[in-house]
Amino acid sequence: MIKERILGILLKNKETFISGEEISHKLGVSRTAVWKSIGKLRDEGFEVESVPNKGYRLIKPPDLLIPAVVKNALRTRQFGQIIEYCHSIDSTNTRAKELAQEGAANGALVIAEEQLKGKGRLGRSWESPAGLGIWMSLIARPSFPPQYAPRMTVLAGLAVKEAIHRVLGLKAEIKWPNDIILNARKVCGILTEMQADPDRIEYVVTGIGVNVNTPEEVFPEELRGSATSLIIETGNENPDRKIDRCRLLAEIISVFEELYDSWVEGGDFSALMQDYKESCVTLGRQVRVTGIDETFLGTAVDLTEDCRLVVQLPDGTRKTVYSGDVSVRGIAGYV
Ligand code: BTX
Repeated sequence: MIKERILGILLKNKETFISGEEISHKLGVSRTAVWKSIGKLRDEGFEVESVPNKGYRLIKPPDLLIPAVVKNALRTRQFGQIIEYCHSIDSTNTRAKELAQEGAANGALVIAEEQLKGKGRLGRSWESPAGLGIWMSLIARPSFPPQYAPRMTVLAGLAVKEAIHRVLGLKAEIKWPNDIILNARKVCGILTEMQADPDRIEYVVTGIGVNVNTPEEVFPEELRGSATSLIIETGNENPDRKIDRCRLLAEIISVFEELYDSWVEGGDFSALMQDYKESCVTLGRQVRVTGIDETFLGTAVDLTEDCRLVVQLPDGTRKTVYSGDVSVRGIAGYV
């Protein structure tokens, strides 16, 4: 479509003007067609400046996760190069699994402005209000064996933590296995789901939910003590100075691909695991583990190669926890 191609040109020339004539020449369309498409972009919320004898310049895209804007900020070969964008959806993980079943390529990404039935782990739900967060799911078709699938959660956690640091300068921590924490409250959750045979993964969907511009009062009351957003943590809740969600999203996916490649192509996960352990608030703390048939208290002491948590009980014995619900004393509302 002409409009998307013009948007691509405006995004590439963000600081400088480009004349209608040059755009029409580049795309092989009439100047009237260019002018009409600029009008459509403006109707969609793009602020485009036009100055006689100079041309057009993009001032600001709308506060939406528009694929062309995300792609312009990506530094990836595969992840995020195909994007399905939805305004409202039940769950991006559910949609990504459907697409994967239909044969979607490695790296395809589903993004939504709002989820009506955002999913957490163990049948829990994830609050995903419209236009305030990043709700996305990445499809991967890795060649590593199924027991390594939890490593995708590790990679996603490290990617979110690093992207938050690069874009906002905030130092987040990771609560094993799948939460990103700022000031002891949850700012992001990760849900990894897989379809596999015993020895081969068909696909892995890694769902990432980040509370970005969510004001305190939008969280349901029961979550206010345990949930936070990036805008709250930057101390800037001015509605005119929102965090750029496209930039953060692109950074998360770009770092994710860097880490994924360093492991899958380099073959070594130990350095990444070490980074994860250093960022992990769970280790060294008292934890309460709520499993299917037992609940116990102990101290989290280590993580295994396949990302299980090792918990030491008061009598000195150790238990390895694979999934289940682990509350960490002092984090996300557990006192
Ligand atoms: P979890 O099971 O570890 O956490 C879910 C719990 O977190 C909920 O029971 C609730 O207490 C709390 N919670 C719910 N919503 C929020 C929120 N917005 N911020 C902070 N705390 C919250 C975590 O599961 C995994 C979440 C993954 C979400 C992504 S979004 C894109 C993708 N699609 C999808 O349906 N899920 C993933």
